Amino acid sequence: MFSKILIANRGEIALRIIRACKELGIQTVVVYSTADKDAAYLTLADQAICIGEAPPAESYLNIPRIISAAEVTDVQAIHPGYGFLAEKDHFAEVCRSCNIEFIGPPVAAMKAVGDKVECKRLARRAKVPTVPGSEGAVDDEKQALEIAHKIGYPVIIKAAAGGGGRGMRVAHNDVSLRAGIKQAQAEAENAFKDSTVYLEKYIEFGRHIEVQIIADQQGNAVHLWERDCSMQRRHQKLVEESPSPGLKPETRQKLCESAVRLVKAAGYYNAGTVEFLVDKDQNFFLLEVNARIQVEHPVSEMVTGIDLIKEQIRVAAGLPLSFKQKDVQQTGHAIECRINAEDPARNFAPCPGTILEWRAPGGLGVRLDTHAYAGYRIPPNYDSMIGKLIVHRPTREQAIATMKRALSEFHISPIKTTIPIHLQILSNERFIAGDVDTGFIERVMMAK
Ligand code: MV4
Repeated sequence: MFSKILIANRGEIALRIIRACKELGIQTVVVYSTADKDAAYLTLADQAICIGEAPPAESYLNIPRIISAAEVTDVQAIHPGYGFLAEKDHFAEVCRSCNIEFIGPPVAAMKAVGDKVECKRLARRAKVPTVPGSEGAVDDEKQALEIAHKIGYPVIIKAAAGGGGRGMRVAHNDVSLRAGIKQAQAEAENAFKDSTVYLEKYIEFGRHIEVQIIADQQGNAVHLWERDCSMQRRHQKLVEESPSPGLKPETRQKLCESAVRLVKAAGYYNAGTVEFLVDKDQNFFLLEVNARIQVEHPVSEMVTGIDLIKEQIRVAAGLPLSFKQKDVQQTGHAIECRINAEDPARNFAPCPGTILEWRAPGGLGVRLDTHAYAGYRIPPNYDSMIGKLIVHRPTREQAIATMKRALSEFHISPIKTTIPIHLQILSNERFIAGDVDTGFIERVMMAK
């Protein structure tokens, strides 16, 4: 096992990783930017090293500075958290070439799943259902029109190097497809330095269901069941839950087994998420693979009792997973609400500044993952998430009641947060009925 790890991230996930390391008896080095210099979580690490100014390129995305910090502190591994460098295969390659283990997947697997066209190819080989569309890249208009006529409108144009909803556009007819292909290619070239795009049938009113997986270097790959992440706004998730309401047991089983087949086919190890779109008839289709630990991982931890960060560290050190698939039970119901420093009344504009009052909820079944507190200053330079409120109760109904109670206890001032919108979502009759899809927030909540 490692004796010292560097954490190349900030905020709640940096704190989450520090906590896991403490329980494993591993020393921690946390890096920080000048914008984070006063954050209290830094004092919980064994060492904290300033790596630069507030802009991410100067600090949390600056590979030479992070590697230097790792070398001077003599760590054996780097945990990238999520965002920043977590899915940059180049960073993983640099770490390992410096003889520092990257706590994440092998580079080849990151590359394979990071290219959506290649990932779909892998999926077809592993008999994982994919959305009908172009089998590979679409190069020109003529080819795009042929495919669209075969699969039927509406179609969605996606960038091979995209992900998380970036670089997508929907076309409803030949005219918008012709224009869309050109624009999508230009946008993809600009954003990702790769103009490759592909086509899929556009599936309306799907649920976004993702499967948590983890694999070790001995070839054991397991799933930790699914999370329903349909409650999103502009590709920003607001609420995540497990189990997904309205997934039939046989669909759930097939979905989770498909995810495991895919990661095995990719030669993947460490933690990852396989995203699917599930239509109203319970057909499911692979969307993409996220080669990192995700924000919403606690939902899976609560229903399975497995500490995903500890398992990530174990498998990165070359140890086998500490459990087998048959040991992974999905018990009770977990819900997570992301608490963002945003003003719902001002179109979710970020709300940086100092938190003066902070009264956090607690009680049976309540978990709060946050680095914030009264007196904490939210820097304007990073994303607006200041914490995650997670509940775990025997049933979905009880989980909703506990979440509403916990949210109503949560007092943060004068910073505006997403707490009011969460209370509104949890009181919505369609949410309560489990009748959710990826258009829910925009259609149902924003209309009000
Ligand atoms: C789709 C889709 C409909 N049909 N693909 C958005 C994120 C990226 N992972 C893929 N996404 C979508 N792909 C087909 N063929 C709809 C979405 C989508 C979506 C997916 C999950 C959660 C929220 C979403 C919001 C808008 C669109």
